[in-house]
Amino acid sequence: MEIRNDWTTEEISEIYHSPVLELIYRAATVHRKFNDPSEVQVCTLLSVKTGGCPEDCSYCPQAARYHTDVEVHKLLEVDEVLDNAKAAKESGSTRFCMGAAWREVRDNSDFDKVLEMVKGVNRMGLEVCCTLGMLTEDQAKKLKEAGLYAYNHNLDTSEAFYDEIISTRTYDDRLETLENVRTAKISVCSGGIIGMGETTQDRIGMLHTLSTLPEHPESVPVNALVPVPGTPLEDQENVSVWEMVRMIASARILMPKSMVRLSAGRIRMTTEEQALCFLAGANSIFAGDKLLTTPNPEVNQDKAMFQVLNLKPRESFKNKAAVPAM
Ligand code: SAM
Ligand code: DTB
Ligand code: SF4
Repeated sequence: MEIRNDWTTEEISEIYHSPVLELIYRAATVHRKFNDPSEVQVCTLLSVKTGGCPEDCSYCPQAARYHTDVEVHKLLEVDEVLDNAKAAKESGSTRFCMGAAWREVRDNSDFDKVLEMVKGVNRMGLEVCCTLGMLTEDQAKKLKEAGLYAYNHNLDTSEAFYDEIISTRTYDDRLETLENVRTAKISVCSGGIIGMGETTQDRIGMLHTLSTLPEHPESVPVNALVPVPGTPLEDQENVSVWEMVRMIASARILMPKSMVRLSAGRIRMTTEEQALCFLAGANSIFAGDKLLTTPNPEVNQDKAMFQVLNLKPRESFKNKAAVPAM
């Protein structure tokens, strides 16, 4: 079994549409070959700048143009963020991801503050991740120098469906940021959302783009849409767990070494349903009762799930990427 970057859409379609139990079995086999299936990484998210975003992502409660219950909040202070990171570490997280409702990073005092946050979180021995919108190569370099370990920037869906979901930026903009992150030698985190009204062909298209990048993203989040009142996608029907399982299993088979993250949508899933996702190759979750702005299962509930399923939290910095200087 080798790592491939030349998957064809036909091959991916065949994998995605195979009988679901066969698909899970194959993904579980790949997972065991490349990873320790008893380990699941626990990550914590913090929204460091909330709401008021100029973009029009149809799924997002933080876009200024939609009327949601999200309260706008300017960038948090460095100390407050570091207190949160400390608490996340104490509760067992090994990765701390800071999200900002920005279209792109600007070279201003807010960016300087984020660089301080990155330095502080890195010093605690956590994998530091940020998701701040578009980045230039120079900004990516500055983040790397501050100790950033990973950058999250999702493709969200296929290139073909992208325009239906977002009009204020292009798929190519997204790919360019991913390239800038890669060039700066920061670990890449990129995945998408299902349940936005896309076809299975769109899901396959997104998996194709991700799995044929020159290097696979080290981390691939699979989100189920959390429909938020006030957003254009508020009335979307929930996806079935089998669709999450298909997506996770396909990602696992295509990108054997990547961390596949069972991200948004866990709040609606039972332990049994999440167990299927872990069997299919998911090996990371976001813990804490809030994602960025929407609810997530309670920490104690997750701890109980880990016990029942005999899962253990994965240590930080296990991937080959260099550990940043502290
Ligand atoms: N503003 C930056 C950006 O868009 O890249 C970073 C923050 S943004 C909230 C990070 C990701 O959260 C989005 O790319 C999207 O995949 C996910 N997301 C946002 N709203 C969501 C929702 N309602 N359901 C599921 N995922 C969502
Ligand atoms: C990702 O793919 N999922 C996380 C993280 N990356 C930043 C965010 C999910 C956000 C869900 C909506 C919210 O809580 O605002
Ligand atoms: Fe803004 Fe990011 Fe939300 Fe899009 S997903 S509206 S860019 S915060």
